[in-house]
Amino acid sequence: MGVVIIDGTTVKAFVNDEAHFQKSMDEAFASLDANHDGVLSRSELRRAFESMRLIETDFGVDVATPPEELTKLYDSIFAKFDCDNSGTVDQKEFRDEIRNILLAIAEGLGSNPIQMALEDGDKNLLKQAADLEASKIKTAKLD
Ligand SMILES: [Ca+2]
Repeated sequence: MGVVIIDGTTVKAFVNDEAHFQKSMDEAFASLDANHDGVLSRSELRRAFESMRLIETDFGVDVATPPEELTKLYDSIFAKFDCDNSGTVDQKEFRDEIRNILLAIAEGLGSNPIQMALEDGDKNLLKQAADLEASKIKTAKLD
């Protein structure tokens, strides 16, 4: 368990680092595509959100949200991802919508940093954003 401090700038830097972001999204996509058919189904996407912990108390969803409400929420999320209404989410749809979500989070955070508690080995995207910033700070100090 560790704690990272994240603000809007951290998140934006992560999203705007195109090569790094794409690689990170492709890896996330591959690990979420449980049956390896190259697209994410409704349940695969839901698992994605549960594992990435994007939807949690930090972002205004009460942990005590009733299951049927959660299902509705995940349905609406799926619809957002599935731009062409094909019933599945492909790699590009996934990446584009995650980018939108992260930018919305960045907007919401502004310059007010939040603290996030994270499990070890967590694949949380916001942690990846923080790691990226940390590595850049380290590099800058070496110069
Ligand atoms: Ca799949």
